[in-house]
Amino acid sequence: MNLIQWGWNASFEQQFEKINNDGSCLPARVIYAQRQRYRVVSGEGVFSARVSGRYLYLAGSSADFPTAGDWVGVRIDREDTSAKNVAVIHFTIPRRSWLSRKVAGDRIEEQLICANIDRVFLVAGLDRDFNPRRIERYLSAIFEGGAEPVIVLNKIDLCGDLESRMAEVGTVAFDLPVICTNGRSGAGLEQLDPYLQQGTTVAFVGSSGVGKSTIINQLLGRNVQATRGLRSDGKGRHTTSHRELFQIPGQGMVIDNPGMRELQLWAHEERLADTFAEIEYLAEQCRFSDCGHENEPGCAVQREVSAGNIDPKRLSSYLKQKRELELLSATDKLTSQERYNLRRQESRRWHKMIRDRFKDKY
Ligand SMILES: Nc1nc2c(ncn2[C@@H]2O[C@H](COP(=O)(O)OP(=O)(O)O)[C@@H](O)[C@H]2O)c(=O)[nH]1
Ligand SMILES: [Mg+2]
Ligand SMILES: [Zn+2]
Repeated sequence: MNLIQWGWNASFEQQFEKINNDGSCLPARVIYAQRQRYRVVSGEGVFSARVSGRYLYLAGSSADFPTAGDWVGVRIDREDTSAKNVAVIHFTIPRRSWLSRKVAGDRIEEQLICANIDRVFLVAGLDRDFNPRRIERYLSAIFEGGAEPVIVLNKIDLCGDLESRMAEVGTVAFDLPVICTNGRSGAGLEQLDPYLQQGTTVAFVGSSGVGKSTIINQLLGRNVQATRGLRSDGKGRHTTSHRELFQIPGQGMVIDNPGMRELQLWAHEERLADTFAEIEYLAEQCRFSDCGHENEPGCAVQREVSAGNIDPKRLSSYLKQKRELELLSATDKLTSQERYNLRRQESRRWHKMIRDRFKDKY
C-alpha cells in the first residue's frame, strides 16, 4: 500500500520519526473510527485496530483519541491466532488540522470529527432550507481547525432565484470559492476536481439532508454510503453514525460526516475575526474599545448596518457566536494549549489574508 496516496508526506514522516525513536511502530492512517473501534491503512495493508493499554491510560479527553484522518503509530499484533491480524495504536502524530465541535448538551467537551484534512466542503442546500447564518457557524468551526473552506451550494435544480442566493452567499463567503452543484444528476461536480487532487483529504460538513452523501456517492461512482429519502416533514433522516475516509479513484480522499441540526461551536473567540472579518475590522473604529455594537454612540458597525452595508441578521449572528464562545472560554477547557499553539502559526497566515480583503471596502 502506497501511503503517499493516502496523504503521507515529509512533514508527517519527520513528526513520526521523532515519536517513534525506538523504531518499533509503523505509520498508518485511521480510515474508520467509531467509538473506540478503528480501521487503519498501513504500508502492509488495511487492519482493524484498537489503542494500546498505555494509550488508553494516558488519554485525558476524548479529543486525545484517534479520529478519522489521524496518522498513528501501530504495531501489528502477530500473536493474534485468528486469521485477521489486529493493529495496536501506540501514538497519534500531532494533527496538522482538524474539525471539531462541542458535544451536544451542557457538557463542555470537544468532540473531534476528523483530522489532517486539507479542505472542507461546506455543503448547503439551495432549497427552502437555505440559511446563511448556518454557513457562518460552519465557517467558524472550519477556521478554528485550520482547513480551507470551499462552499458547495447543492440542489441547484430546486433554486428559483440563483442570483439573489449568490448575492446572499457573497455576504458571508467574500472571496472563498463557491460552487453550485446538482448532486442527483452530477451536474457541476467537475468544478470540485481542482480541490480533490491525489493525496489531499477533504471533509464534508453541512446539515442533514443537504446532499453530502449523494455527492460523495457520485464522486466515488458507486454506492458506498446509503442515502435515503427525506421524511415527509422535509427533515433529513439519514445519519451517518461513523466517519470513514474513502479514496476517490485517481483523486483525493473524502470523509463524510454525520449531519447535525445545529453545530455547537468549539472555537476560540479569535476565530470570529476570520468568519466576521469585516465586523471585527470595523469594530476597531468604534468610539469605545468595549463597544457592544448595539446602541452605543459612535459605533462604526451600527453605522454600516444603518447604511445598509451589513445585514442586521449577520450582526446578530456575530453577537450570538461571540457570547457562545465567551461562555466556552470562561470554562477554560478549550483545546489543549500545545495543540492550539501549533495551530496558531497557521492561522496567523490565514488571518492576514482574510483581513486584506477588507482594506479597500470600508
Ligand atoms: N433535488 C435534488 N435533490 C438532491 C440533490 N442532492 C441530493 N438530493 C437528495 O437529497 C436527499 C438527502 O441527500 P443525502 O445525500 O442523504 O444528504 P446528507 O444528509 O447531506 O448526506 C436525498 O433524497 C437526495 O437524493 C440535488 O442536487 N437536487
Ligand atoms: Mg449523509
Ligand atoms: Zn461598535
